[in-house]
Amino acid sequence: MADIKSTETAPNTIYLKDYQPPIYLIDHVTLYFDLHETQTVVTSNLKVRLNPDNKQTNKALLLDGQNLQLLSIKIDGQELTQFVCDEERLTITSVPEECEVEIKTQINPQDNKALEGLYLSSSMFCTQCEAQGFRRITYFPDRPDVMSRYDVTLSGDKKKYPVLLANGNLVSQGEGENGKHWASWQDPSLKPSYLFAVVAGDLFVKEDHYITMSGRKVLLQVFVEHENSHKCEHALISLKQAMKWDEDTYGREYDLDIYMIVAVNDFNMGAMENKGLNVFNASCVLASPDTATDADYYNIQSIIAHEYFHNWSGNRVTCRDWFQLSLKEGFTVFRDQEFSADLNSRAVKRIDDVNVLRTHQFAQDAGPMAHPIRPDHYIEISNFYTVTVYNKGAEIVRMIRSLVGNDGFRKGTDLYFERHDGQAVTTEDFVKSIEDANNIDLSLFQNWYSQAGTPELDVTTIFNEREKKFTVSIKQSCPDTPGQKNKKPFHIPLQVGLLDQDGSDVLLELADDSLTSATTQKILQLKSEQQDFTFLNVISEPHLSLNRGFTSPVKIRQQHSNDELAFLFAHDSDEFNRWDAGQLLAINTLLDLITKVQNNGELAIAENVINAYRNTLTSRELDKSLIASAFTLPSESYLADQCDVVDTDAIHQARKFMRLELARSLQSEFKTVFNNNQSDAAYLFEAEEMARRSLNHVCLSYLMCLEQEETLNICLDQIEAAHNMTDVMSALTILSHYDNESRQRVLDAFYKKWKDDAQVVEKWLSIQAASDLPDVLTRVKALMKHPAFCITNPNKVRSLIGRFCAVNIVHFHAADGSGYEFLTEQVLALDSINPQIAARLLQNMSRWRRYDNKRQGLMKQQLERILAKKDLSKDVYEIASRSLND
Ligand code: B3K
Ligand code: ZN
Repeated sequence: MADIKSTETAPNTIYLKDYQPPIYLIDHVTLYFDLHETQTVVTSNLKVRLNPDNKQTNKALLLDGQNLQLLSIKIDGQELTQFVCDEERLTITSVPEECEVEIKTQINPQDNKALEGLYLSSSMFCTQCEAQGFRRITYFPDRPDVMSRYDVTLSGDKKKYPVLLANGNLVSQGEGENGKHWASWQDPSLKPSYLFAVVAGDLFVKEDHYITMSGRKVLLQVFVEHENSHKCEHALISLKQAMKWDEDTYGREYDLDIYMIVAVNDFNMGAMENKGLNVFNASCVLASPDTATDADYYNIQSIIAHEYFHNWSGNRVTCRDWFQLSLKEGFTVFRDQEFSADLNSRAVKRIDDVNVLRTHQFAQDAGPMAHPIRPDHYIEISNFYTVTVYNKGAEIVRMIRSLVGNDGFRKGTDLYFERHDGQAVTTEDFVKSIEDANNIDLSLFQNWYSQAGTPELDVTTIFNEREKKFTVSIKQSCPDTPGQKNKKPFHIPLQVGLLDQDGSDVLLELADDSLTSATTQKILQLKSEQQDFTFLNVISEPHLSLNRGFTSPVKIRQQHSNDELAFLFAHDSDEFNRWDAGQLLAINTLLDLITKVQNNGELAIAENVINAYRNTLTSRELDKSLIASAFTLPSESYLADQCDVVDTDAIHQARKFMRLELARSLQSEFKTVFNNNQSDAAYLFEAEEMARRSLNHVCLSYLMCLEQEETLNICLDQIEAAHNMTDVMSALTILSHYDNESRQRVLDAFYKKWKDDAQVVEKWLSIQAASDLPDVLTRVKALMKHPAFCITNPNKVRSLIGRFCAVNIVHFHAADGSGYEFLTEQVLALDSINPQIAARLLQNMSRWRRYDNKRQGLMKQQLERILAKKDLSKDVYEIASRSLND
């Protein structure tokens, strides 16, 4: 048993069941910021009113506050002396039912390295208030069910901070004394404190406009540092695409006259949807062909859209409490996924999203941090901005849409937005709107919100030739997760198709479903532990294509021969399932190779597997991007999840062998495809071009396994001559795994060329962190001393340390424990700087029980070392203690 803190010193756990409505509401907030790097004074004026919905008898005004220096409090103009103030809260008893409270606090933005509340990034002021950052600015009931109108005035040095921004509309501005100026902003919308934002800095602005569906003109502004003035175009295009898509798809129009996006260098995550004033990690805004890759362009497009979509799903209809986070995040991720699918290749988007889900979310579901998409307890809410709440949350919304169909879903969301506009609501409210609009009962479906874990389906089939019946039997189960045993069945929609012996789709006739017309696809609804589905009039034994498009986030166990998989890989009309059959074929092959590596057996790959890949590579009908996806073998982390005891070395060797064998056998095909796909055309962010580039990357990376000089020269030429960052990065990444004399020279030259571009430097760090060289950890440590690295900048930490621990699993899990010790040192150092980032890093060690005894012991020791640290943050405490206690 680990040295877990005693209950008196362990941080509090917050439970969903304890939710109480706020005692006081704040209708109106007036804020005055006297901006100063180390001594910003915030004067806050609150119009306070007793909440009729709170039935508690003890009516105290509870104001959250953290790291604040309290200067004064007045109630209705009178100085207050009777109050209790501790590290977390200011409590005022005997408050009139309605009154005005004025509070003055002082804060130090420059020392704020946790990057929550008001802080300095480079030389600009910015804020991050979700989830609980507003309490680091002033005392306030910092919870999403307190929604207020805000008037904000910023005053600061005019030279250093010529641009002063806040949510809403600029209403007045003017000159002050001592070189200062000021600006007043008014936000007409009701909002929770987590959507509050201010920015002050010396910024370039790129403007555009958008005419909404009702004909209103909205000013669009992207604010960046002056040297990035040429990198805003893509963000603005993406924003306009998102605005149009939300009007067309959901009938949602933007409500304010101005929409601002600000790019900052120091940011804990991707971006933040503050009302009318989004703050973005610079890496999720800035793009130019010579500095950003296809993946960057794609990512920027989807994040810009995601934050924009929050204006309805999150801002106008917000969360009652933080347990409801998936209400806005799951729904908004679903919305951004569909936006990207509509604008780019739908199949590739689905493959990418399912890869994220299977690799990261399924792993979370199977580990100590497993939680339902609506968690029921937490210590630190920042730890729950997870792939479960976001990505599994999106899958839950997707299943709802599958159950009610596109039109039914639109009716449901229309009702939801109309019914709850301006309210703070729960996930039940969302489901209720869909039910009411469609007149259906989704009560069993609610288990997806409250139960953690990935359901597992055991599938068997029987073909009765005489009766021409094909029966699919499905049994569902779900493993126990921490605190949850014996799960109830889930309501699982599964899109299904049958293929005949030629690979063509069969018309489906489902027993008990005689009313609906025959189609080639149907949605089966699994509602109990065991169910049979029988198809009638099936002439010959068909091939089953189940869970098409990954309708439900489940694991399917079904006996498949390699020939069966190869058949589906070649013929399935559902592009996702076609790709998935290829992945299953690869997994079967790799699992077999892993066992052989462990037993010193002879490694070989069956001819039918090679042939299946050859047919894919030379296919004339398949989209290039799908061919590229098919050749991207399951990642080492995903393979690790398929093993009972993870053996990172065997996984690494097996995967390398399979790539080498494919390269050897398909050498000439790879060369032909590569040569046929070369192009000199100028960079275009466009589906076909991206597909071409990604297929070329795949070909080159396989060819490089053969370590031929010819391929090395192609890589070097590509780095030298390519006029877009996608092709440069593609070749540089490939090269980074090989220890030849050009490697360091090329990396040095790259750095020299790009050292002033933060985003490119981040790429340079991450390439090196993921490299396959044996002494990679020594190199990572050396890079931490390089001027390019900075421990207080989350992007640099993620690119170097995060990437090493999460992606380079063979080196992170080195048998001597050096990777674990390294991670621990970084977590301990970061815990005092930026606990959110520290906690995120630590998650790389949370599934320690999956490894061999020696590694388990080494990781456990490091987790205990972390828990023993004095004044450990709640963030890191929660991850370390849950990891040890599970
Ligand atoms: N809502 C923010 C995430 C805030 C994370 C706070 N720790 C970005 C997003 O999901 O849109
Ligand atoms: Zn979001």
